[in-house]
Amino acid sequence: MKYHLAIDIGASSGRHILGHVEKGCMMLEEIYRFDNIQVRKNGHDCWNTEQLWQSILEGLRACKAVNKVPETMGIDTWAVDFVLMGADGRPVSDAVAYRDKRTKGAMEQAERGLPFPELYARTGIQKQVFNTAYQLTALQREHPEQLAAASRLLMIPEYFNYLLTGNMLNEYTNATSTALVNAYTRSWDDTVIAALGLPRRIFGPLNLPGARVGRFTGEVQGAVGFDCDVLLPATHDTGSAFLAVPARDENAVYISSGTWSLLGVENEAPITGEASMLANFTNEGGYRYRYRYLKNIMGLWMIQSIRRELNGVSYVEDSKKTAAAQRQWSYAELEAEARGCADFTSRVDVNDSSFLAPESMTDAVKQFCVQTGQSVPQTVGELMQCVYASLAAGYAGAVRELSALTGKVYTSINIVGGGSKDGYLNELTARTTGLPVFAGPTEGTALGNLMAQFIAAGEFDDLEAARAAIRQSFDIKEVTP
Ligand code: LFR
Repeated sequence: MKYHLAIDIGASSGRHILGHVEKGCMMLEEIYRFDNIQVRKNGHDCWNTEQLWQSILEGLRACKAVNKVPETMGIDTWAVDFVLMGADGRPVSDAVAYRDKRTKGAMEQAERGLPFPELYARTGIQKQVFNTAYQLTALQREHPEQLAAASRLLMIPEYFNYLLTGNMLNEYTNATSTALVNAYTRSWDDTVIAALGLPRRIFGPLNLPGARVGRFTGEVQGAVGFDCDVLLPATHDTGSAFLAVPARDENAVYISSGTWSLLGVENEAPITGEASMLANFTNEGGYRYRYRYLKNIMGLWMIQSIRRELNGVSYVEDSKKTAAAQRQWSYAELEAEARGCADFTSRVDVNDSSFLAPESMTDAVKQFCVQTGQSVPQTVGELMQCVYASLAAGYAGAVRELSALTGKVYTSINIVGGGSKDGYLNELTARTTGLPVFAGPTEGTALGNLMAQFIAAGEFDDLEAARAAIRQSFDIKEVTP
């Protein structure tokens, strides 16, 4: 049996998923799962890269322990975040997390170098305060010495690939999330980089998914007990997730549902006109140079945050220690509470910036209701119903915008990723959009990561063949409006 391994790391947890192909079906097995908890470092919320690295190694050892050593492996993570590397091959910056407050004011500062309409017309990337372009602008203000000392910028998956193999490779799909890649030439945009005053030397050549990074270093081989080819999948998790969508036809809208809900379609050419800019749709680079034309919707982050608050835990270690609450809420219980308050009518705009990284999500939702003159949720059920229904309303609004921008009528919605397990959200989505929802596979990002490896290994001829195998390999639930 030939195994391939996806290491898929999201904002709250990571997993090692082994995959193989048997009689044309894709089979997945979760080998290892770990938490991703941020740390407070030098005044910022940072990814705990050391902890993540140890977890990556631990999961590789777990493959060896069950005697299922992969022939190839690939890493995908969230996008936009990076580590700057010095000439000696060591990091010269922390891996600051994208919700950290360092980007406050950075958009305005970047705007002085390059007005947003020009940036959008060139890159097609939505305006988000956390884009790498703005994080680098913020870094330049706070730590110019780090940029001066940097010889390379590695996105998070690329940093771990470097630790695994000793090779530094930049990958195209994740690079586009920086807002520094030209949507038409599909390479780093020197004009944008110069206008923002960034050093061109830190951006290496772009490699496409399927490319080989290298084999494990001797040290890694010693630590995990085997050697393996490291490949590039679409290293941006959403790029991987979109590969794994079993759309029934051309008129399907895709949602990758996790910490974020990424709602959109795949196009052959970027759309960078004014209407698209004003609606803040993005054109992220995808597998085979398709463009993911989508909108970021706040997603399960709101539900995850409320649950953490109720349970007295934080997503950043050692921030204000809240006492763990006596009662621990499960997602299923929160969903049931929401269903019990189905007639609660207050709604929030889920894309309001107050929900990006609030001190308390519960307070932020209540505050929004106060400011908009709506009844303020008083119980857990009312709070959850407000968030659930608001997310579904956000989806419906985005589908309408998408239709207007592409001139197409959409007739179904495919939801992949962990969030596709949320039955209530699926029901509300079907009802609010009036479209049938096809939910699954739940392992969207890891599956897409594996599909790029399966294709590279010749298990499938091309993406069409791999996509065609999804329906027979996984259980897809249909939810009618
Ligand atoms: C989803 C995701 C989104 C990106 C956000 C920040 O995990 O990768 O696509 O906009 O995280 O990187």
